Amino acid sequence: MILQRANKLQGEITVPGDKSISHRAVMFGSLAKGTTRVTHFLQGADCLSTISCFQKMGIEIENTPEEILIHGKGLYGLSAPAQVLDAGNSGTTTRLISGILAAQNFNVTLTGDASICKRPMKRIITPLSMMGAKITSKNGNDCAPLLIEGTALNGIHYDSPVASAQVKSSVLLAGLYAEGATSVTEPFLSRNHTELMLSAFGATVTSEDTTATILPHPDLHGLEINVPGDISSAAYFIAAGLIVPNSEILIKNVGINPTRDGILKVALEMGGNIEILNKRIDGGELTADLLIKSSSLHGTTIEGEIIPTLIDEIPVIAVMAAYADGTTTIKDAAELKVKESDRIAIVSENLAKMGCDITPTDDGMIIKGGKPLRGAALDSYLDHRIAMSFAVAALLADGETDIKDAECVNISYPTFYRDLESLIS
Ligand code: SPQ
Repeated sequence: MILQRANKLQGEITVPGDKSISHRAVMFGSLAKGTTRVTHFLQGADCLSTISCFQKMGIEIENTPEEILIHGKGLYGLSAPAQVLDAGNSGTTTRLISGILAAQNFNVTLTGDASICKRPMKRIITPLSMMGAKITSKNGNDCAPLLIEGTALNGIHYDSPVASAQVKSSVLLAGLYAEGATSVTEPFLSRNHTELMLSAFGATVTSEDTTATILPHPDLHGLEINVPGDISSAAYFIAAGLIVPNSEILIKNVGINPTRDGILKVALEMGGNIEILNKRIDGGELTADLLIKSSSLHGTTIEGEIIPTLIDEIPVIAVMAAYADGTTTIKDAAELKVKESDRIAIVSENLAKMGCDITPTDDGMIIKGGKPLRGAALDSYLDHRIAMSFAVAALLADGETDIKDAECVNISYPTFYRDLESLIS
């Protein structure tokens, strides 16, 4: 995919539904009794992997362009799949579904693509095993493929060493089936869509500071869910609108849950002109329209408890920082190394190829911004967030930028390039 410099971006856009919320709607809808109707569902490859896993376990799911209908069979309604379950490229599918599978009365092999088979699963195997789960990494490397032998579980309190919504959600989902209450404490609060949505489905979930607790054996009932636009997808247009001169973009219907809105705080802190309009609660999630205008940005420091609220946006924040005056330092983000790619190494490699002064560190990066960047031949390493971040970097670079395997945006944003093109004038 070849991308060129843009003179300005202008117009209105609606980004696809939130990936985290779309996954959870399918999973929890499958475990509820009755039909769950989901609108503005993300039709990305990751969420389609989740649908396919539950279909293989006997759940009827109708997927039309307007809505998803999940005909759930209740907490105990899943049946043994005839084949291996394939989570594709999706860490969310792999880790959340493991918590559910650990408690079934059947055995399953769960696998995924080459990237998934390198991502760490010990982080869920450890707490689920404390609950009594029987999970074996088939290659003995604490990664997928996993053999999960369903069994009875007991509730635990787990002090998670990482702020991870996937770890928290995996343990809470196992807790639906456990004997006694299950709780998870994290070092910083990660995204709380599981807690919010499971409560709406009828589970008893409480949250205090960074601890979430769930009680077992609820009657979950079908729901209507309208998925807000994904702030992680909106992030590319936030960054693009701020860095490309003479731009004005209205991004409609974006989820701004406080556990996800770190990019807004950082962009404002960097001097970004962002208006948050029409704030409302939609389906239990805080939602708003975002008006973005070109701004002259300056560097900042990003560290500590804000990191989990913007972890997936760090690649595009690094691009903003490259075009901002002064130094941006990102710390406490070692988690970036275990995403779809090593996002510290790849962001650093690609920005350096474009002429940026960037130093990768063990838990982040230091970017000395403000120098003009040049187009370059870049590798996405099949990571959707790398491809989209560097499509944004290309908009202000001299010359052409060529992104390898650019179609990997299908994971979370199949219409990304078309939507970007529609704003270029
Ligand atoms: O699902 P996957 O592959 O892990 O996707 C990513 C992404 O960039 O889209 C991470 F690579 O998002 C995660 C996110 O980083 C989605 C997620 C969730 O829905 O619970 C939580 C975050 O991961 P974690 O490990 O911090 O909980």
